[in-house]
Amino acid sequence: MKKTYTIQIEGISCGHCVASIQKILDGLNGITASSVDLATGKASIELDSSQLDLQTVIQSINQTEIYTVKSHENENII
Ligand SMILES: [Cu+2]
Repeated sequence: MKKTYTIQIEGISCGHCVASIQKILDGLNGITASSVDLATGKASIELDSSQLDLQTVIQSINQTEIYTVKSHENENII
């Protein structure tokens, strides 16, 4: 089952940050689509819930100790 989420990330201030977050997301098995927006600090994620859950995504970002996931919203099953 595929699910989509929007997560709010604190600490994104430039294109390098966006690239770092994108790299983390690209490295996770089960992400089927993602994008990171510099202006809002929000990332849109589509994942395969049989391979990955949102908590793992959040932990992977928080592990950087640079970027922190503040909230998530808009869970949709597609
Ligand atoms: Cu930056």
